[in-house]
Amino acid sequence: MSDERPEGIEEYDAPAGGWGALKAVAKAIKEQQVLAQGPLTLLKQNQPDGFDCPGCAWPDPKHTSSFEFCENGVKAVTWETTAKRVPPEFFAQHTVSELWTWSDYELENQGRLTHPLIYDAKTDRYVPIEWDEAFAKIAEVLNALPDPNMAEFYTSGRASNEAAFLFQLLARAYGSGNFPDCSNMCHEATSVGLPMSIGVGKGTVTLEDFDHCDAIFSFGHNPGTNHPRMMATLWEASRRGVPIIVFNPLKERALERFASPQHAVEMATFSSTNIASAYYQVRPGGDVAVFKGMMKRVLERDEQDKLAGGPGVLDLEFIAEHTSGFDELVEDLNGTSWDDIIIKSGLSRENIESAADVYVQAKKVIIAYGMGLTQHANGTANVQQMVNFLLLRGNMGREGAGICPLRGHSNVQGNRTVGITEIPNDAMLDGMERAFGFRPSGKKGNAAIESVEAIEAGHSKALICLGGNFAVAMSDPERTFAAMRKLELAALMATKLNRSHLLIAKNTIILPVVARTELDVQANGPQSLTVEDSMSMVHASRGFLKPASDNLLSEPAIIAGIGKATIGDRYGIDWDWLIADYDRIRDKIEVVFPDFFDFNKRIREPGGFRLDVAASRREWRTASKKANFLVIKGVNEDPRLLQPDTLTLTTIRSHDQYNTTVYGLNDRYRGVFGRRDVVFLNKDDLADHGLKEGDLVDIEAAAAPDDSDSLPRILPRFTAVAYNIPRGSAAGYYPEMNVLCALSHYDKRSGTPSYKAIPVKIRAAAV
Ligand SMILES: Nc1nc2c(c(=O)[nH]1)N[C@H]1C(S)=C(S)[C@@H](COP(=O)(O)OP(=O)(O)OC[C@H]3O[C@@H](n4cnc5c(=O)[nH]c(N)nc54)[C@H](O)[C@@H]3O)O[C@H]1N2
Ligand SMILES: Nc1nc2c(c(=O)[nH]1)N[C@H]1C(S)=C(S)[C@@H](COP(=O)(O)OP(=O)(O)OC[C@H]3O[C@@H](n4cnc5c(=O)[nH]c(N)nc54)[C@H](O)[C@@H]3O)O[C@H]1N2
Ligand SMILES: [Mo]
Repeated sequence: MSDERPEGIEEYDAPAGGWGALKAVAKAIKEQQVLAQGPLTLLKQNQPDGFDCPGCAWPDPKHTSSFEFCENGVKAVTWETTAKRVPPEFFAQHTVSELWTWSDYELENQGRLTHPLIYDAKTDRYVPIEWDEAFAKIAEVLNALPDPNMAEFYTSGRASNEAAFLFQLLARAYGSGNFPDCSNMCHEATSVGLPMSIGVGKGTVTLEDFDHCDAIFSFGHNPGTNHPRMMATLWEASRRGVPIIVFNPLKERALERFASPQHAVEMATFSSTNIASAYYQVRPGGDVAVFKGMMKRVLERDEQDKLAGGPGVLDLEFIAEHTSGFDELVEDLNGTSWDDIIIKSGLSRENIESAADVYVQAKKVIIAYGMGLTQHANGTANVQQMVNFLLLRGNMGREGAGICPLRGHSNVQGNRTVGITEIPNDAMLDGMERAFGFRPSGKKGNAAIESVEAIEAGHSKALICLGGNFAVAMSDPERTFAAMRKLELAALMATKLNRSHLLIAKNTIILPVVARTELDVQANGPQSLTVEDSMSMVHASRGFLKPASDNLLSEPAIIAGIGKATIGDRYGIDWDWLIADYDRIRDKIEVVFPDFFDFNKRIREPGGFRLDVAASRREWRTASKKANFLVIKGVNEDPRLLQPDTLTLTTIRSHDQYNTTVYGLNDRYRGVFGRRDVVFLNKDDLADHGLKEGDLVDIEAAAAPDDSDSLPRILPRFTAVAYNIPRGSAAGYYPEMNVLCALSHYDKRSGTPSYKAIPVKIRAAAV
């Protein structure tokens, strides 16, 4: 590495959290000009009578705690409560073609949308439209489609249970079963993989389980940035002496050491707490190999223990009573070679064995994981191998043990629970019939990738979005953007302007919404919403700020407006009545989904309630009625990744972003300031390519053997940064890197795009 680092790149030695976090908070508040309302707003975050933090889905201790500090929660809230506005005058000044040249950061940083807008082709501008006219236009296009399955209904996981439930009612009553949603790009591998393994697509642990566990394994997540309130849990566990074993290609600072802003002594003395007891830099995509290696070691330890006269280290009673498929697993592990495991994982046998030894020593183990495991062509296999590993010692369905998928958006889990699914089951269809007197179609609809393909092929013509930035979040903007421009209707509910709004369809309408921090008043008075966190806790959320503009409607009100205009009172649905009081929506949710019994009563209790997770009680709702050991052959995800000149690129979030929302251009813990146009590379890989840090490189996606997509996919002129990352891998920011991920590169079982293992080649940039 040269002494001179590229502009904006430096070492960051401080622990995560601490004073750096407090400074960043002050900056966020100042930049969004929220000082007047700000401090008050922040104090209501995750309070019993306040709103649910839109930042992440990590639970809050009973939602009754005093103000819990979280830098990125503050950023999420200040971004929403900003004093900046994008009124119609803004659009009078800027054409859509001009806005297209702005960065994602610039687009959203203009502030909150204030009026419903429709695109005017003559002037290439957005112009204001009345709500009723907007609803009428949407209804006109939808009702003119020859088949309701030509409409796609996208949900981003920030929507409340009430909005999401109404949205699926709208789609199903209209006749469409297409529900692309952000979860398809996120934890779908969990939602598909876990039910096959343990009969439920959700995590099995509660927050209290972390108080009882005696080892934590962390795979592929970056809580210091993305689930900051989890840091309090890890911090406490570490101080209790619980080993925390991390597998992550990048040395994420918060997983190394963290200074708790709540801890006066740590703050005053500039000290910190070590989080990981062992940190293994697995190669992206190497996790199946790691799990298989660790399981081989557990079997070996079992034999050793028995030879020494001990009882062995497997939980044989649990395996016999509760599981199926153990013999097949053993056979597969015996057939998997250490050589393959070592090559694919990039780790030594000793490393993997010592991690497994910690596992064997611990009586109660939790595995927490995020996108590093799910966003792979073998994402479902990753999830299922993880379950196999836990089942070997009965670490499922008992206190202090289990699986903890870290959900993404603050209510993405709830959205799925209340019916956002393209694969409705009979129980749900029966429920809809009970609640609304009609039986929706049970035909499988489109998930995210399928919906882009359908739009591209001209089979789907309308896209209604409940939040999000679908086109930018999706892989392969070249294909995805082109598809969106072929739509007849794009109707987009949003708080802020983003690039998806600039992909102009024949009719393009922006519907600005009341946000979660704001007061939502309907005919019967102020309303509360509900959300479900990563641990299946459902609780109420109530905003209290004055909405960003008088012309906003709540999401349920907009959905009802579209419903009324499109479907009218078909099936006797009284849309106005439903939204006059959200208790009525909740009563309907309860009729469709009996797990929500006494919904309106239980939601008024402090902290809300937990939805039943059968696997937490060792009840396995699988076909075999057992927890299943599931086998996949081998350890290689993609043969392209083993080619000598090919690097495995993983895409990650910076510390200053929320998905496609870029709050700022710093990524403090990784030592990046004021820019995002970088690619992290191992210094030896750089040298092998005849490159050095600071060089401009072109990144090109490697051709796929079975890939019919058009090529090339090139991201030009990114700055190479020498980084502590395994040989043969690379990392860069999402969504800039999405142009490298082919639409056809995804997990064939769950449909999750392979954002975390994209085969690429790098070379000096063409001049
Ligand atoms: N502030 C903030 N909070 C957020 C979000 C945000 O963007 N900003 N997004 C929300 C959403 S929707 C989600 S889904 C979550 C995302 O939360 P995370 O899952 O933490 O998000 P990523 O940045 O994708 O981080 C993935 C981590 O996996 C590691 N990794 C990459 N590839 C691999 C691999 O192959 N194996 C392993 N073991 N590790 C790997 C990366 O180095 C990184 O540390 O956070 C939610 N919360
Ligand atoms: N390469 C790569 N791609 C990825 C990922 C990755 O790790 N790597 N991660 C994937 C994941 S995990 C996810 S979840 C998706 C995210 O996909 P999305 O959920 O579609 O994207 P977001 O960036 O969260 O959406 C941001 C927009 O939501 C709108 N918004 C914000 N708050 C509200 C609200 O309260 N109501 C409404 N109606 N709108 C609101 C704003 O207009 C904002 O511009 O991206 C996926 N894409
Ligand atoms: Mo996500």
